[in-house]
Amino acid sequence: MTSKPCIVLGVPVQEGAGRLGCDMGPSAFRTAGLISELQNLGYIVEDRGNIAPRPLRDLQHPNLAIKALPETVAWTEAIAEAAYQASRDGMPIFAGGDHSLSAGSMTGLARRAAEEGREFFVLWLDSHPDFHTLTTTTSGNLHGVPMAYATGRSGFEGYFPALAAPIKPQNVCMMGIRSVDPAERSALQTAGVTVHDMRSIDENGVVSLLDAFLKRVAAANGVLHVSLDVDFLDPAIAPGVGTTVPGGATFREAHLIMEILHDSGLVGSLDLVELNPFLDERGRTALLMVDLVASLMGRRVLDRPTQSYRYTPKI
Ligand code: 4U7
Ligand code: MN
Ligand code: MN
Ligand code: MN
Repeated sequence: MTSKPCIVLGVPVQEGAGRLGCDMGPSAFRTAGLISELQNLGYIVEDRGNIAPRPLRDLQHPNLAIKALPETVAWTEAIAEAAYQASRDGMPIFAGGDHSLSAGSMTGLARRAAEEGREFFVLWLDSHPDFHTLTTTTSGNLHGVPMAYATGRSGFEGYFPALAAPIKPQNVCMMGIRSVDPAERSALQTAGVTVHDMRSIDENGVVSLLDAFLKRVAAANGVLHVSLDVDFLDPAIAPGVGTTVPGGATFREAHLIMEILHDSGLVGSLDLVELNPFLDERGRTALLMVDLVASLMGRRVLDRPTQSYRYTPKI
């Protein structure tokens, strides 16, 4: 996939989720063997330890439902800077932490891509689109807003850091979606984001859906960020998450996506988010997530010819 080193960044943010426990995620990923799995696949791994948030600022928003706005902003500032730096040195892997971390990871990575003149794409694997603005969220849990923020939807100005490079909604592909709030649903109707819900996966299979997206990434000589929320997976195989939604991706669907992503050679960075070790059963969700990382990074059962997604410059 990449001969660059893997840069592991622990992000023990939990204030974005509705319940406590995601702060233990980075430890659980390390305990489940994240670092050694990568090393066994032949990668140089640099574990940069855990990120800490910036100092808190007093911030108040008219939407009184919002929880932990100063904390989430402080985390976003720190994560965005760490993402920007790490993406110069290798392939950043963010071990969260709740999904609010992607507000920082995606924006820091998009800034780097823009500076390098590369088109930035995101594959969003989640049961939720996380497309609320600060105004539309009714739960007030800010792990439900990162994609709206990173794509430059309005209402974050003056609270979250200004965006160096908003992500084009057309460059975002969501898969596994099965829990969408009314405000997100109407926003997604016109946003330009590609949304594959579980029905679409049932009807088409993950291969053709992913293939179409990867061809677009390759055609643009793009760099792809993958954001993997534990609740993308079916809760029967991944119980260690606060927001379980039935009817999720199966073990093989998830692995197949990872295997195809590996073969594409297009992935430049990864978020592993929403693992709540307090809710897990004997580490099985953490172990499954690490197993999926191994597939993404090139573990395979047999050698086989692979579909190539190569950029062919127009002349
Ligand atoms: B996650 C929710 F209402 N939409 O806003 C909300 F359904 O990072 C869920 O994808 C958000 O787990 C889930 O609270 C955020 C809810
Ligand atoms: Mn999410
Ligand atoms: Mn989710
Ligand atoms: Mn969740």
